[in-house]
Amino acid sequence: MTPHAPHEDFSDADMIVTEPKEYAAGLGGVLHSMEPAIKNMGVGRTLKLMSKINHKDGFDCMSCAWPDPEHRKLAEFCENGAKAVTWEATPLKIPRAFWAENSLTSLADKTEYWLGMQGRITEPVYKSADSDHYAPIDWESAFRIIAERLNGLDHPDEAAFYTSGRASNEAAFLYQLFARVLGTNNLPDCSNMCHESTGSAMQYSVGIGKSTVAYSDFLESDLIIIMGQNPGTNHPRMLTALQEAKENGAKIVAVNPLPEAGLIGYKDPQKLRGYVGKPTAIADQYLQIRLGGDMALLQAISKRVLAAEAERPGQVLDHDFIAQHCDGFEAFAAHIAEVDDREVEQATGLTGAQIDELAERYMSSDRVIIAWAMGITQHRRGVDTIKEIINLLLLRGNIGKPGAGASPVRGHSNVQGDRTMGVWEKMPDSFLDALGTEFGFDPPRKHGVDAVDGIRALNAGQIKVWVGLGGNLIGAISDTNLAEAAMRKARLSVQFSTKLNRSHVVTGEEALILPVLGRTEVDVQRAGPQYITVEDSVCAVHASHGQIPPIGPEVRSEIAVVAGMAHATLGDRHGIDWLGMIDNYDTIRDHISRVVPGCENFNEKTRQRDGFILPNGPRDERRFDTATGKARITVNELEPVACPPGRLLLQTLRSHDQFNTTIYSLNDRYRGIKKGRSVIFVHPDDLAELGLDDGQTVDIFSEWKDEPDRVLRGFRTVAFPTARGCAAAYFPEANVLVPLDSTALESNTPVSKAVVIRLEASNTPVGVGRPVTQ
Ligand SMILES: Nc1nc2c(c(=O)[nH]1)N[C@H]1C(S)=C(S)[C@@H](COP(=O)(O)OP(=O)(O)OC[C@H]3O[C@@H](n4cnc5c(=O)[nH]c(N)nc54)[C@H](O)[C@@H]3O)O[C@H]1N2
Ligand SMILES: Nc1nc2c(c(=O)[nH]1)N[C@H]1C(S)=C(S)[C@@H](COP(=O)(O)OP(=O)(O)OC[C@H]3O[C@@H](n4cnc5c(=O)[nH]c(N)nc54)[C@H](O)[C@@H]3O)O[C@H]1N2
Ligand SMILES: [Mo]
Repeated sequence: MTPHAPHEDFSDADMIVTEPKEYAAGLGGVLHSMEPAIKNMGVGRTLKLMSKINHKDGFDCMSCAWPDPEHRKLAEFCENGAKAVTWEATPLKIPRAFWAENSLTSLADKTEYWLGMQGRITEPVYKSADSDHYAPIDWESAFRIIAERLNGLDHPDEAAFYTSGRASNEAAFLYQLFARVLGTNNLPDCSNMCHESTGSAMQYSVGIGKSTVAYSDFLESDLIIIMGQNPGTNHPRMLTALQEAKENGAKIVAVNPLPEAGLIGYKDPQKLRGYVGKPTAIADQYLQIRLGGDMALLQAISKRVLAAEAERPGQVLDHDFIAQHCDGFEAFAAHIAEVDDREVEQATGLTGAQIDELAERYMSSDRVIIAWAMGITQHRRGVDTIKEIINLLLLRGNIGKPGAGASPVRGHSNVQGDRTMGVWEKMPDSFLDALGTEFGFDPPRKHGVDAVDGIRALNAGQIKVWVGLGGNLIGAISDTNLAEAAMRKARLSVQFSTKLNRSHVVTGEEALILPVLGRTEVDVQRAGPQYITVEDSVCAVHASHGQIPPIGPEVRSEIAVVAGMAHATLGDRHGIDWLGMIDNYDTIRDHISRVVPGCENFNEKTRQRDGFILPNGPRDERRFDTATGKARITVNELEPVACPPGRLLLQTLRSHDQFNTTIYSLNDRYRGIKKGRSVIFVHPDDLAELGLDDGQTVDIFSEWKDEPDRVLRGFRTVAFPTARGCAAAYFPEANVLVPLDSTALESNTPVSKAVVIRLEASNTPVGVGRPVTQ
């Protein structure tokens, strides 16, 4: 990363492939983060920011939603947090001339990497319907354009308001209020592509779509099973908690098709031993499962638990818990007895002995946590797989006691808070009632569109104005070509952003980019410096205070932009004083106190040193607010992912140097890749069976019923010790391979993991700029 010369685009011709690593972080991790930070921001800015990440009077790290420990360390950040901060807090700005020099047509040829490297956006820009360029525009004119287009719609449902999970609670609350006063529940968000399956499953089974553990539970656990998550890259501070858990006697099991460095070993960079000593081994058992095999694995473990209970009646199950708190046990037991061991072995690629070992570990542990992320949620049967996680936990009362519970580990740093604040296309009536009472209006009740349905509605011409509070929907969602064509049909697209991405260059007829402050920046309003609040993965809510001066005088806070847009569009409809809320965010927090359950006295509670923890029925009192008032043990039919001969299952995942669609560098250190992203990881025996070599250039085809194959050309094969029959490539590049209609049952989350593919030798050179698609 060089701050001075905007980056040239890359070619993967210089790619270097070496052996993957067997442990994460350590001194290497610190150096890897500090070097670009100091180079980009200078020593002073780097030290100021790094000493304030996740501190009481500092700012909340925007890199993930992993919680802060009760006793925060001097340096409470990780390598990838440092990268996120550096990316945002770079002093590099997009110069005014950029907009005249670069047409949208030319920008559409650039990669996400190049776009993000151009620097911070510092003034609002507008593209008119008849121009191929953005040009600077003043804020009032920008708001007027939005207001005219929104007020000119035949129905408010012709607009949609997308949110990415970095928005603060306060900005999110105002944003959903605006959409609902306007008259629509069209509030899709990044969660639709992320933990939606978790929300659907847990809401059904235990009555809340959130983690049932607190941070301290990790330190008190006997067994932590980590399924479908790569904490070494995506939640590095979790490794510190895992190491401490191990010191306290916990065992750790990783369930993952890839041998992920952070799950194998860890050197804590915060400790002297982490600089010089040997890595701590993390996983006591590592199950390299076949993609999509988790539901079969979970059922197979439950079967063993029930069999052991039959042998030792009264000694294995938590009968009191099941009798008092659960329903559905009998039907479940009957169903699980039928689980076919051969089918399980095929679906998981694991041996009976490996599954026996994990089942033994589960039964001999009193306090068990199961943690998971995208390797579980982004599957066609993701929701049912999570219901099976809950089933297994319930059998031995592992919910609502110390050291135990269900722990979905969230992605974006405030994705959970945004939901709590009402960013959801189907908020319950109780929330809408409270919102309507507080602001004196009747909120719309018809459910809105989620991300996938939003793209469908754009494509059908039903949605005409698309507003994005952060994020990069076009880059992040499946079926890139369709999504882009759909967005181009909008009349107006609006992005609130810090930096450029694909969603700024693939736009509606008219487009606006509104530059906003990031978390690192001081936010001064009429009443003085303001703080915002966020909620982490374990429902802890706390304040975040910006530290460095704003990147430019024209950049506004997200709250000010939402309120400005709302004021211009709605005036004083229902007497809501939008502009007044900008002056002092306490006003917004007072409204939140009266509308959002668990947020009473929000101002007071978020001013406490460590904030506060939201109430959680299952965790706090084994209260399950489900349709039956009990935790529901469910029956789920196994339906393994079919993979025809000569095909592989592909997962699309993150490299070590990216944040979703933001590419920090072209390296993936732990997996041994340097200077390139056009790679596909395949087991060496599968390569041999397919008649392919390591290092060969291939085209990746995905096959679908009733439509032509999709293809991504010019990828280098990398022989890699993943599970047999499986492959991996990076998103967002691989999104073209997944049709919009390929979504998880119930949650409608794009199926980004376990895509059936075939590989063919290719003549296309590897990675010349954007991947070539058909
Ligand atoms: N540095 C950094 N941090 C991030 C992000 C980032 O991009 N960069 N993104 C943030 C966001 S929004 C999110 S949601 C999280 C994502 O965090 P993760 O869920 O860790 O992200 P992925 O890279 O998708 O990794 C999926 C993991 O699941 C495994 N996996 C895939 N399929 C299966 C399967 O079928 N079964 C099992 N058992 N395992 C499987 C993969 O091998 C991989 O280890 O991270 C957040 N934090
Ligand atoms: N194939 C495949 N696709 C996936 C996934 C996958 O694993 N595989 N993962 C999915 C997941 S888990 C998620 S969460 C989505 C992510 O979807 P999004 O959340 O929509 O995408 P991001 O790449 O996180 O958004 C990055 C952009 O946010 C803007 N930004 C950064 N900071 C701020 C800020 O403080 N304020 C504002 N207003 N803007 C800011 C910048 O312009 C940056 O370019 O992608 C999904 N897509
Ligand atoms: Mo996510």
